[in-house]
Amino acid sequence: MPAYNEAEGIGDVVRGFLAHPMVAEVLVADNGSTDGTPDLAERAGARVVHETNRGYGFASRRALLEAREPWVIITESDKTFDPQDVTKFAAYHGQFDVVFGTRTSKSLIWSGANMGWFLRYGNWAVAKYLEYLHNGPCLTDVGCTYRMLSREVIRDLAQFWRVGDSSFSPELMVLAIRRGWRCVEIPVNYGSRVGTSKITGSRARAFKLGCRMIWLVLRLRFRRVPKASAA
Ligand SMILES: Nc1nc2c(ncn2[C@@H]2O[C@H](COP(=O)(O)OP(=O)(O)OP(=O)(O)O)[C@@H](O)[C@H]2O)c(=O)[nH]1
Ligand SMILES: [Mg+2]
Repeated sequence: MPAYNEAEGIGDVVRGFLAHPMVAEVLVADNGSTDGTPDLAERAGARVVHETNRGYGFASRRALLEAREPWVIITESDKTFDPQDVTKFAAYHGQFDVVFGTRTSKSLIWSGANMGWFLRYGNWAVAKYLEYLHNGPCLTDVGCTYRMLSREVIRDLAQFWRVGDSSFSPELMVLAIRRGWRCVEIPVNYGSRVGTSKITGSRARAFKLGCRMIWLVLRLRFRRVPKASAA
């Protein structure tokens, strides 16, 4: 998981994921935190790596590339996601190469979660746009950062990664689809955050990010991304 100044939640998140019987290792890619996040993560049992390029994308890319297990789950360090959902992701292992989470299933949006109508319909609309432009599977969320990928897929997609900011989330979706990997989306629980929001906490910031994502998804439509031979 990427982490930037998440001291409030990181310890619980690391312990929560390590307690899941299917999790072998928790890796935290610290992104220059100044609040003691890496020490807290290490004390909770995580392996910590330091990414100096600031941005959700750079931190996530580093986390994915450093993972050593054959199946890798990427998540957030702010307590919004439920470690128990690892079981749901794992159920698709073998049938799909990439499993995206979606936070837009109403009954799994818990009280206090930052998923009001604006973010919910916004994510849904951009996801549909991505789905149709890139001929993807049914998609309902472009900003859900709880996902499972095989290490083979990570190695394959890494050669195409260009984005270092928060638009990395849809970039990864488009690349996985266009390389021909078997992708599916499943509903995940989404709860309230602890600590300070870095991205979608304000509606104006969320709107700007949405516009950047729309532009990126369109640009990627014109980029040559051949199917992977192993896919
Ligand atoms: N924005 C941002 N997030 C980073 C960075 N490096 C690591 N992260 C982590 O990436 C995750 C996403 O950031 P969040 O602030 O949770 O953004 P969000 O999930 O869109 O919004 P909320 O959870 O609703 O606040 C968090 O776990 C951050 O700690 C960075 O440079 N920028
Ligand atoms: Mg978050």
